[in-house]
Amino acid sequence: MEIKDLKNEEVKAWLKGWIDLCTPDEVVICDGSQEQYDKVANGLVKAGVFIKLNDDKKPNSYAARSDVKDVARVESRTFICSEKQEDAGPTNNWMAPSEMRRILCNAESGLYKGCMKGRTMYVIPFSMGPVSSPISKYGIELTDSGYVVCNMMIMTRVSLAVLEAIDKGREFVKCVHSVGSPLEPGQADTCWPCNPDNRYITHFPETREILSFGSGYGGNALLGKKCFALRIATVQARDEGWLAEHMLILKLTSPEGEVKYVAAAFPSACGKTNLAMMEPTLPGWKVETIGDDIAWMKFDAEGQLRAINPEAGFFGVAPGTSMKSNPNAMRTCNMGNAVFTNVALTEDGDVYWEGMDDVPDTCVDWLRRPWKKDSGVKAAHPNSRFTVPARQCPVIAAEWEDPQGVPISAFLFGGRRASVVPLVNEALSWEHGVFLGSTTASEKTAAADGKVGELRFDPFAMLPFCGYNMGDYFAHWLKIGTKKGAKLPRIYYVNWFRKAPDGHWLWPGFGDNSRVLKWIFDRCDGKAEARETPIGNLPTVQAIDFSGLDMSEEDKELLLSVDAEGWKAVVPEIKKHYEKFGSKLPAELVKQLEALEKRLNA
Ligand code: GTP
Ligand code: SPV
Ligand code: MN
Repeated sequence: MEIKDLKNEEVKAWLKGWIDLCTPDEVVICDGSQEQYDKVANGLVKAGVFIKLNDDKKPNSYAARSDVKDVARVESRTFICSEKQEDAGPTNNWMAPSEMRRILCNAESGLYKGCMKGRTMYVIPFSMGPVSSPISKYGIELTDSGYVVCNMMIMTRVSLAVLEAIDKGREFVKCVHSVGSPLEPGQADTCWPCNPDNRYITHFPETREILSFGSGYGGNALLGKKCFALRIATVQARDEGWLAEHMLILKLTSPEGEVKYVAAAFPSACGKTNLAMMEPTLPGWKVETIGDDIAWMKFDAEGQLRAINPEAGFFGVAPGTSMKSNPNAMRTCNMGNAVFTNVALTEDGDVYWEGMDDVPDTCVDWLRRPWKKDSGVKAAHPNSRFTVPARQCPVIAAEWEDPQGVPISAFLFGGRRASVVPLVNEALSWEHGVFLGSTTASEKTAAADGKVGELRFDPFAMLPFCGYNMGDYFAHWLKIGTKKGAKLPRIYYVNWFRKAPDGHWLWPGFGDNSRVLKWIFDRCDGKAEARETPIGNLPTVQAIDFSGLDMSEEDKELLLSVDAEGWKAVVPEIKKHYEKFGSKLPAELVKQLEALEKRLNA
C-alpha cells in the first residue's frame, strides 16, 4: 500500500502535514508482514542498531543497546496537554496545547521541523486489542525509528486492515514519534539516535493525539503502550464508562477445575509479568496468562466486568528473570522472534542479565565493555527489557484474544513495601477497595528516571499513566461501583516485598504467591477464613496454605500482622497525599480515611 492509495481525507491531510513538517527522505507504510519485519530488522543490523543473536540460542532475535541517557521512561518530560490545567491535575506535568504545539510543531522553529531529514518515516497502522473486536481501538504511529517499528510489530497488531477501517471512517488515535536526530547528507548515524536534552512525551486528551520527541526507549516511543493504552485510554474510559488500567490479567484454575480471572495493578517493575505467568508451587493449581501490563475492562449486558489485554506482546523487565523466578518468560524468550534492549551479550551470541541461572565468566556488558564475572559491575541495565510475542508464551490462555474479554472476579493492588503492609488484606467494601487503590504506595524502581528506593504514593499503580485529573479518576472508580446490577470484583491489597527487621525477605514470592491467590480464590466463593482488623480482612495464619514452605512461625505471624503503630503513622501521610487533590478529592475517600483512623484508635 502506498500513500496515493489512501482515501480518507482526514488521514491524508494529517499525514501530509507531518511529512511537510518533518521532511523525511522516504515514507513507508507498514503492513505487519514478517517480510517487512525482516527487511526493517536487516536494515537495523546493517546500521549497527541491531545485533543478530545466535539462531540456535534465540531464533530470529536481536539485541539493541541504547544511548546511556535514554534508558527508561522520563516522567519529568511527560505532559498532559489538556485545554484546562485542572484537567491534568496535580500529579501530571501540564502545558497548554497551543504552547506545546508551538514548541513542537511551529513551521519555523518547532522541534519537529526537519527532524526526519535523512531518515525514513514509517506509518504504522495498529490495533490495541484483536482487530475487529468491539472493545479494540485503533491508532496510527508515525516514527523515524526502525527499532520502534520492530517493537510495535511485536507489541501491537499492525495491519493494513486497520488502515482500511480508518480509511472508512473508524476513529483512530494520532501518534507521532521522532528520535529528534536528523541526518545531514553524508553524516554517519549513531547506533541509538535520540535527543536526550529535548525530550517531550506529550498527550492531547481532547483531540486524542500523542506527540513524542527525542527518546527511542520503551514507553516513551512505543506509543501504543503507556501513551495510548493508558494515558489517552483513561480519558476515553472516563468518557465512555469503562476502565483502562495498569493491570496484568491472569486465569486461575483450582485443583477441582474451577476457573477465576484476576486483574492486578502493581507499579512498574513490581511483579506484574511474574505473577501473570507464574508456576504455582501449590499442587494442582494452574495459572495462565491473559496479559502482563494493561487491562481494558467493560461491563457486559449481564453486569459482568470483562477484561481484554490490548497488547500483543510483552515488554518485560529482564533482570531478575530466570528459570527459577519466571520460567515461562524465559521459555517465551527462548522461542525467539524477540528484541532484547540493554542486556549483556555472551560470546556464543546469546543474552545475559543479572539474576539469570548461569553466570558466564565473561561477556560484553550493555555499555559494550568487556565484562568479567564477580567484577561487581552490572552487566545489564536494571531497566533492560525483552520484547516478545505473547502468543509464544507456553502458558498463554487459549482465550487470551477473546474479543468479548474474560470475566474478572478480583482486583489486586500492591507495591514494594519493606515494612507495615501485610502479605494480603481484603477490602471491606468497593469504596474501601477504592480507598486502598488510591493510597497505594511503593518504593521507586529503575523503570523510570529518578531515585530508586524512594517511597511514593502511586495510586492504582497509575501515577505516571493517568491522562486526566487523578481526583476525577478516583471519582470514576467510585462511580463504577454504583452501576446498577454490576457484579463488582472483590478488592485485595498485597505485598510480596515485606522484610524482617534484619533485612531478609519475609515472603519467598514468585510461584509461592499462588498461596495468596488460593486464599483470594476461596474468599470469592465465601470459603476461606479471615479476621476483621482495622485495615481490612486478613487471613488467619491457618487460612494461608504454608505447606511445604520452610518458614518460621515468627515470620508467618509477622507477615499477617497489623502493625497498628506503623499504620497510625501512615494516616498523616495519606492526609498529605490527599491534600494535593483539593476539591477534586471525593468526599467518600475522606470518609474512608476517617473510618480507618477511628478503627485504629478504637
Ligand atoms: P513493568 O513491565 O515495568 O510494568 O513491570 P512488572 O510489574 O511487570 O514487573 P516484573 O514482573 O517484571 O518484576 C520486576 C522485578 O520484580 C523483577 O526483578 C522480579 O524478579 C521482581 N519480582 C517479581 N515478583 C516478585 C516477588 O514475588 N518477590 C520478589 N522478591 N521479587 C519479585
Ligand atoms: C512500565 O514502566 O510500567 C513499563 C515499561 O511497562 S514502559 O513500556 O517503558 O513504560
Ligand atoms: Mn508497566
